[in-house]
Amino acid sequence: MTESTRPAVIAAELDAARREARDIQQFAGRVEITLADAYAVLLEGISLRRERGEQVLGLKLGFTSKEKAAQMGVSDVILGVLTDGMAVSVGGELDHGLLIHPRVEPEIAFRLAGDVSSEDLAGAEGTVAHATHVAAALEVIDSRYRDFSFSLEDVVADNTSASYYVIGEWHEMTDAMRAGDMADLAVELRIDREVVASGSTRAILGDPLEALRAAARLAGQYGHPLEPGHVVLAGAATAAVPLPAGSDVEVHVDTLGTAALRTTSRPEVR
Ligand code: OOG
Ligand code: MG
Repeated sequence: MTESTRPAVIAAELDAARREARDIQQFAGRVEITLADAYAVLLEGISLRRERGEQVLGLKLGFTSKEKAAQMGVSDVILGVLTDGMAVSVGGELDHGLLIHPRVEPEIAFRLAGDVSSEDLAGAEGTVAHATHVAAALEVIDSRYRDFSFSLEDVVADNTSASYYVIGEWHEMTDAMRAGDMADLAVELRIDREVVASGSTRAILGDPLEALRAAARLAGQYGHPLEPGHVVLAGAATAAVPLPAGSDVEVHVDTLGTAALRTTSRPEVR
């Protein structure tokens, strides 16, 4: 790759855009990057966040639902990285001014056992066997690209639009859940108490457990392995919905309960 396509250079441009809450031009058409290059950019971006003291807490999947993939015009499942700097506490407030053009998605989160070795988590079945908890979750995505439009390589380089997330109350995984009991739970996304999207966990690769398997597979492939104690966001169950300032957002998943956050209102113009 030439100088301008070095992963570190692209990662720095995306990182600055995120920190300054401004959009940038897509890389597709500007520089040539492969999907493998894009994952290298993603990991460079995470290194920048770690240098500032952030800790990696887990991984997220993107485009595990057909509706989401169709909304964005892409088809492959992709993997992003979650840090503690992205975590919002339950019912917590998110500063809307930090965001460019945020959208919110209803999701399912898994948590992996903390008291196992990395080898125990190897492979898709190791990961599923050691997923101990599950919860309803919200993901706030915020593409750093103009008009929220991108190629698959662009969006991977941009850490799959990861921005913030909130996870509701953890529930212990049961054998029944591992046998398919999680495959058709009703999901509702509400903004200011109004239902803005609804669907089923079936939209997530047929069963959110399949997202865990996909995370294990992609993590092995792209050099960011799952670790004990990690969380995994399984991907949106519906299309994403614009996230307004000054709003109350809540996801409700049948039997798993809720997760919620608030956004700050737009500052008054004086
Ligand atoms: C990419 C992220 C997709 C999901 O849950 O499918 C994603 C995007 O749509 O900007 O997080
Ligand atoms: Mg998502």
